[in-house]
Parts: sequence; structure tokens; C-alpha cells
Amino acid sequence: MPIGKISLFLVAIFMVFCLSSAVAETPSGVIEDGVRVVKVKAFKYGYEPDPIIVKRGEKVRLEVTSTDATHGFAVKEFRINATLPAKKTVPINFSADKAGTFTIRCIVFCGSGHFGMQGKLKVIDSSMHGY
Ligand SMILES: [Cu+2]
Repeated sequence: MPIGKISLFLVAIFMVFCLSSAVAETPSGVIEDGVRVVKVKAFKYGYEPDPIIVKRGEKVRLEVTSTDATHGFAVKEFRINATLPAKKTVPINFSADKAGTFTIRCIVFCGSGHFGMQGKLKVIDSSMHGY
């Protein structure tokens, strides 16, 4: 391949890479009355969506539904510590006042996979991402 074509090829790969990372950083859920509302499912043994993505500075309401057993939803950095009864939806409100990737943990023993039941909450710094 001539040099020109190779560099075009590399630019194309780079653009695809940028696009896919931009998609990965799209916040979850919708804005309702100034609050980011995200519907979340908890199940054996994980959470969906994973990661949950919100923007720093947003008020957030997670509407978390356990689809099977009783689970927990805890993020210590935001003092979130909720129990999710089976087949119920629990609202969890918090202010996303710090950026970073935080671990969501199940705090209710729910079976053999309990100790591996984790999810991620990602708070993106919107100034860094241009939206
Ligand atoms: Cu669990």
C-alpha cells in the first residue's frame, strides 16, 4: 500500500475509535424536569445498564427494579445504600457531584453469585467531553 493510503486507513481507524468511545460515554436515561432519570434493572448477578453513565453536576434519580430476588444497591462514595425487594421499583436520588467510576455493590445476600454482583456508576466530567 502506498503511504497516502496507509495514512488514510489509519485516520479512518482513528475516527471509528473516537466515535465508538463517544457512544460509550453517552449518558444513560432521560432528563425529566431537570433530573436525569435512569431505569435500572438488578438481577442475579448484575445490573443493567452497566455502566450507568451520568454527568457531573446532575441531579439523578435511578429507578431500580429487581427482576428476581431481593438485592441491594450501594455506592459508598454517594452514600447510597438501598435494599431492592424482589419485583419492586425503588427510586434512588443523589447528586452526581464528583466525577469518576464508582462500584455498585449488592448488599443483600442473594445466592451463589452474590459476592461477584457488581456494576459501575460512571460520572463523566462534561467539560472534558464537550457536552
Ligand atoms: Cu444481589
